[in-house]
Amino acid sequence: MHHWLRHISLPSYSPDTDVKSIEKFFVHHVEYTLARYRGNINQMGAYRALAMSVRDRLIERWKDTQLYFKKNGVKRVAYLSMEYLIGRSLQNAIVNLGLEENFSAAMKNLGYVLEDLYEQEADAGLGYSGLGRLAACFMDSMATMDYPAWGYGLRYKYGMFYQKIKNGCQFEYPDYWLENGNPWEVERLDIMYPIHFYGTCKMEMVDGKPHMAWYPQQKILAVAYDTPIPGYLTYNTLNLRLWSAQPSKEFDLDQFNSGDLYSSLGDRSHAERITAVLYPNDSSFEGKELRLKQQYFMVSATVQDLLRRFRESKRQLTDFPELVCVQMNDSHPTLAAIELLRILIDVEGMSYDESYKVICKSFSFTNHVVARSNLEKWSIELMEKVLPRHMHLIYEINHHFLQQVEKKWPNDQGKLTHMSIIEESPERYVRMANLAIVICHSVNGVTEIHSEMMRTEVFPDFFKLWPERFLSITNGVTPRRWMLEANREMSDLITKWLRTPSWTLNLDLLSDLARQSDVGSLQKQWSLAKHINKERLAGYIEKTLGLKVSPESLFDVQIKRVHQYKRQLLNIIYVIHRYTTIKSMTIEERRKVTPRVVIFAGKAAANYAIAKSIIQLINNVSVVINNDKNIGDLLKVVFLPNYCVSLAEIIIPAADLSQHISTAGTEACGTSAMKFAMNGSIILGTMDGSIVELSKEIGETNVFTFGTRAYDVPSRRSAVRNGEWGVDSRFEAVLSVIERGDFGSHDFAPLLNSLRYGNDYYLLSVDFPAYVEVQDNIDAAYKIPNLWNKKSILSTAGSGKFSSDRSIKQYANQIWKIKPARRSGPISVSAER
Ligand code: CR6
Repeated sequence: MHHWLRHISLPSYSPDTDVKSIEKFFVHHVEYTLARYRGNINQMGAYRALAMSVRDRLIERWKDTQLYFKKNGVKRVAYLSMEYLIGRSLQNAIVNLGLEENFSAAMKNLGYVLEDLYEQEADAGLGYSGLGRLAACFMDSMATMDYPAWGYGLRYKYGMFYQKIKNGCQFEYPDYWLENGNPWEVERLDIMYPIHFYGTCKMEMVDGKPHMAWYPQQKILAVAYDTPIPGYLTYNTLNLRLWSAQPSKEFDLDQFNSGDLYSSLGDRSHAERITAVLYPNDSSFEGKELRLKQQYFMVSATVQDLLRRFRESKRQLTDFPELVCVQMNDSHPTLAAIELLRILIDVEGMSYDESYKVICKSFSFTNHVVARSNLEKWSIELMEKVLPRHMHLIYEINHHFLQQVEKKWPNDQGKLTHMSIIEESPERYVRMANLAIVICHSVNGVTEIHSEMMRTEVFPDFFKLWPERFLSITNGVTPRRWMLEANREMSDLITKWLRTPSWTLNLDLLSDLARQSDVGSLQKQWSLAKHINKERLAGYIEKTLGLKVSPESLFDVQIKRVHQYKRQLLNIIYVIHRYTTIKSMTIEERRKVTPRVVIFAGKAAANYAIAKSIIQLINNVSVVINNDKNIGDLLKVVFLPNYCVSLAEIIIPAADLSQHISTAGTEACGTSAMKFAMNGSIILGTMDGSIVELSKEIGETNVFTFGTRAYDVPSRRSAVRNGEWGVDSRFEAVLSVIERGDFGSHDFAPLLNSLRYGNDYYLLSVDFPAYVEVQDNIDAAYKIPNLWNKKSILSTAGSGKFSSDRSIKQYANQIWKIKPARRSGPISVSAER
């Protein structure tokens, strides 16, 4: 840097965050960034000008934080994830800065309503499900707790598809979330790495030693886009670095020299395709070359970036694990370790053994899969074609690994076949999770029950070989977004009754609400807050679907990806049963019915036919029931289209009851239950994933659980398969009314067949009677307001454990071995906390 630059002060620069300064920043961006006159700015323009003003505040903090980490030479974690389901950022940034009041006042002075501007923002939906949302919650917690961390991922141009429902059917549309620009990102044209694909490998002699050389055929550039991640009431601001693909000039020039300008332009857009679109992680993208290229693109750019920063320390590469640890969110980024191994051996000339030690010490792996059949694998044929050198290295790792297995269990062919990184038959695959376990020093599950299943069912042999590698860290969610921002009504109440706002940073404090859960005035205020949230949701339902629902009814919610194992089908079958039961009642009997609004939302993977017909059935049922004058407000069914983070923020605070009813032993965690509990929704669930721990914390008598326990699932499954399980007549009756066409002429036969003839793998028919019974108990409990309110308060009181701050602290202490590094800020910032 030219030293005189240090002395130049910026004309518009002011770190002040008082109302007057905020107004000035805003007007500055209207005039200079948007190039508009002040009087000529619409809501979207105002949102953008506001977002830029907030971004400026973040950038100061972000640069200072990075410099602070660098100066102090702290060990950092790199969090690698193919998905970040961020949602909106404006409110989050303002709240984390502790400036919502000032921003609100400034906007009001200028004639805007801050909340309306929040609504202008498009969701960043760069993820499909819980795994992606988890990564976003973890970024918030890492920033809030001052951990030195970076997030790495991909900047998809199209996020999770936009879902529309027409005649009950799901249609997918591209989600071009960048349409109005993305004020949060900073394009870093100075941070760019070449990524290579394809080609051949040759054994060559270098200094008299054999050396494998890779001659790749394609080169694409990875450009960094950085998004500042503000911590809550701390000056620390982290970086989320997302890579975007760009064609390489060199490569174009070669093509151009061959005389074909237009095919060279074709290749340009081909290169950009790598980061064009997000693949849903649970549909089968097996064999999709583009997805493999995406994964490698992300990890290769990241590893090069980590090495570049490490080199600044001037330390030896064998010290890499002392300054860097890499956490892989599922097995998708596993090639990062192979890429580092390749660079250390092929480029840096380190020995295999030394290089291998480096990667084992730095890398750790979180598994999010339960069923073995869902573990990620890649065809060897494809790997050899796209990444030939990496495939060699995987063979070499496997060779050394199988020698260890052989030593532990001599002559045990079964063990070798099971544990091998390579699956040999029927076709040849690389088993990514096996690879990840072999090369990482730690592997963790995401709830206690999931981790236990990993040890006993998914990877039992690996557990016997390396018991010390297996850990359990229960997922968590950030209370800032999911309580403070999404549910202002309740958050204010909690602060009032706990007499401190610091529960947002120490969620265990919520437990003190339990002591007060019987207090009449708290209960009254609590249910009033819930009511306000229900009115807001009712307004949204009316606006989107033109349907009126009564906030007096019990709001019963199931929102998540639509999947057979999550059993939305069980829910809708019960709804039909409830409907036919009400219809057969006398007027007198109907008076005793608890009116319910059953609310669904969720997307199905585009190629998952059965899940799509579940959506169809829910919608068809809603048309029949909602138009039945005879039923009125006793029962309404709502399917809200295009489930996404910002929709969840409206629905969750308004839920009286939320359903988490996966077949026991199929859901690794299910983080939404934590958000619901925090927001005082009562849990209706099976003893699976997060519900096991939630019910322990909240108290078994305060949640409604039912159904087959995980340990009984195998025997009941075989009973069903062999036709030995007697099916409940009410269940069968529902299937026949669907079959009869009461809910439309759509062909539901495949759906019905998935429940009959011994096919009911997810045990809907088995759990149905218990489900009906627990629903009756829920109706009865809802009729006694102080009982219900108490359960609701206790749900919140018991959810302290499920803050992602707690999860991250465990990762930091048990796996990463890193400490907080807090950059102190101006006094106003530190004092707020
Ligand atoms: N689909 C699990 O299925 C868990 C999240 C986050 C999932 C879900 O139970 O809550 O991860 N798994 O741990 C994968 O994405 C592979 C998910 O979101």
